[in-house]
Amino acid sequence: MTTSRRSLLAGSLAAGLARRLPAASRTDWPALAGEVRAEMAWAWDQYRLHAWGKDEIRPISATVSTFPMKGHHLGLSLIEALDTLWVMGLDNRFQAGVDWVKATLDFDVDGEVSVFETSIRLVGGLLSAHHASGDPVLLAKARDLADRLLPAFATPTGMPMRFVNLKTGAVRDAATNPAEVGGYLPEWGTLSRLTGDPRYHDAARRAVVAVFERRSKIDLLAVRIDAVTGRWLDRRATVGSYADSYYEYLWDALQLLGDAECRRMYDICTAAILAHQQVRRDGRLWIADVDFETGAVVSTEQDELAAFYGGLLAQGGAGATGAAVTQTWATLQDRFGVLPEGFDYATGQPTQRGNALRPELADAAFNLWLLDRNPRWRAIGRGHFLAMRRWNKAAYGYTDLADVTSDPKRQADHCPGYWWSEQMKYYYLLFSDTPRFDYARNYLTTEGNVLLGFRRSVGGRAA
Ligand code: IFL
Repeated sequence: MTTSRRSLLAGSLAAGLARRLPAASRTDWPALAGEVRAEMAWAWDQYRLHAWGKDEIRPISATVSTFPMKGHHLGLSLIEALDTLWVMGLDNRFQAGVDWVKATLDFDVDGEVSVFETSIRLVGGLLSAHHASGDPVLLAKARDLADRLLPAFATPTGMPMRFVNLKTGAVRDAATNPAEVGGYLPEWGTLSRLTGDPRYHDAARRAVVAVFERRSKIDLLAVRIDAVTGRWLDRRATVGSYADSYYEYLWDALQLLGDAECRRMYDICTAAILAHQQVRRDGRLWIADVDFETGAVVSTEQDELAAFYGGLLAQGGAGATGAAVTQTWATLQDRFGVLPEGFDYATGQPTQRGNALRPELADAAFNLWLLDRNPRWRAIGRGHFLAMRRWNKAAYGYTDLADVTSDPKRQADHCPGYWWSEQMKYYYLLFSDTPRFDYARNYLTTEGNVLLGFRRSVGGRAA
């Protein structure tokens, strides 16, 4: 393994931060939760001042960007933030966001969106805000949006096309992937349950099965597939980008909807991944990318998005393996402070030096902690939060990083919508023991939206 002077420096800085932290047992967790809450309130107030109702804030320049529709804002960050504000007891801010949705948000726009991103972020965000407040308008908005996404599922295979026009229903791009095909069931199953209309659940489920039925003889899925012909367009099997949420939602369909057949599909896929994709190197456990028909390793590069996978493995019953995978990613956090987007375990070097303000390791730590309450998961979440506050905080909010290996880490100028929904919520839930959340029975989507587990009858602080 070669280690550059630069990465040694980044490593020693991160290790320095870790050394200064007290042991998990001596950490004042409620106080730390208060610090997370204060950062959320501050960032929201910046958003309100500089980007109100816009999709994303650029927190260095105080400008804005659109996503998921080019050139038209749909209030993405505001919607993604709602249930995080609520669970933190930031009730006045939550209500201001809900009021904006009710007064201003309109999906009748002649523009194209990614079906998957719009569903996990906006449909999911509105459903979780509805779960938090009971407000029927939020449910109606979620349903209106899902109705506009539904035309994408009218393909011969049942796998959705990737893009749809919200006004005309015109669809585009059949070259899709397991995550964007099978990433709907929790949100759309919830929508069917709440509205009594089975179309959402049924379309989402048909798509999940369509991918599963095309698995290879060794039960692996590749990363690209054609939604019209059903033919694979690639051979690489991964648990990272473009596949991650597929596996997550097979398990989640059992957890949230009691779907035993999805559990069977989860078990078959997971057994194949564990049989063919585990690689041990220098005492670490990685889930490698392999050829989906032979199981041969095709790359030693790891995608940061795969850092969520240890939490899922543990949820599905493979606790020790899930813990080992998460510990592996935590060693990279110890070394770099903030994970690089890409890392090669064979060379020991980052392959992509940026970090898009990612939540995956905090997500895994939270899921593991829910299962066994081991303080080491809280400690990983604490390291994630403190490094983020140190390196990603800018004048008007939290930003992604262009280079995690430089000193100081070089900031970019973009706060993705998921930041509001994911890590801020994971940290807070991990540290706070809030009575607003049922730690024994809950469900969070791939985007961190809480669809089960809020306790509305329990009071909280308004701010
Ligand atoms: O949108 C987020 C979500 O967690 C997901 N994939 C990547 C994003 C965060 O990195 O499913």
